Amino acid sequence: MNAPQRPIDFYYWPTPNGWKISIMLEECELPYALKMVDITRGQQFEPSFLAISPNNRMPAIVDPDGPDGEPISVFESGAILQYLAAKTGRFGGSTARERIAVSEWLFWQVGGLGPMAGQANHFRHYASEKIPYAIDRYTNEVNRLYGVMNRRLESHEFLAGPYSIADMACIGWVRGWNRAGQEITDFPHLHRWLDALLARPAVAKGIALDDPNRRPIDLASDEEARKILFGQRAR
Ligand SMILES: N[C@@H](CCC(=O)N[C@@H](CS)C(=O)NCC(=O)O)C(=O)O
Repeated sequence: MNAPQRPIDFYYWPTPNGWKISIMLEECELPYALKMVDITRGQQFEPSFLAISPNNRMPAIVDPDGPDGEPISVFESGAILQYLAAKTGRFGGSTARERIAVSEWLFWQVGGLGPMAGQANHFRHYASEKIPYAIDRYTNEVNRLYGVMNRRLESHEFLAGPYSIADMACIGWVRGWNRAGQEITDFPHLHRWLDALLARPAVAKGIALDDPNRRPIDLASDEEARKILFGQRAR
């Protein structure tokens, strides 16, 4: 009989980057211990967290059963998704071609969709000064990227063919289309994909993951959080 799996420590805050991992953990039904990292109060700078995530960003994981049987920590959402796909043999593609398609769309998300949608949100909702050039630049870029996904999804059910970690990586950034200044009905194939993903129980559960006692904050007006999150420089 196999030994029961020991829970993975999951360092998390409810944002599109955190949801990538909560969705994958739920899809794979992997046991995990939730470790909230309150990035609005600076917990991402605590030395114990920096030891596993030197970029002071969540998500991160510590798996007590790494590839060699020893504990391993992993930071960067794309690396965590690849790690969990390799560990479980799920959602990473089942042929060499599929695995290449998964990594293409996964890297496309971490290098493009995520950062561009993040900047669009920042300049549209959080920048104290409304700068039309920055708002237009990032809103247009998200629009272009949604168009790329829409074209791909016209001929593919999911980004890499079968449902994969690449889709999990993108969902948080498409679900927030309104805040990124987009109209989802302009992208019918993307719209179909979004509805299909949101209908998956693991996706719904992953996105809903939170500490029930967490007090909601409004980043547009919470001065303490703004000081911590915006204008960071080398330490
Ligand atoms: N490239 C990183 C980005 C992660 C990221 O930006 N996380 C944000 C929340 S969405 C964070 O932890 N921010 C803390 C901070 O800005 O200090 C990844 O994909 O894991």
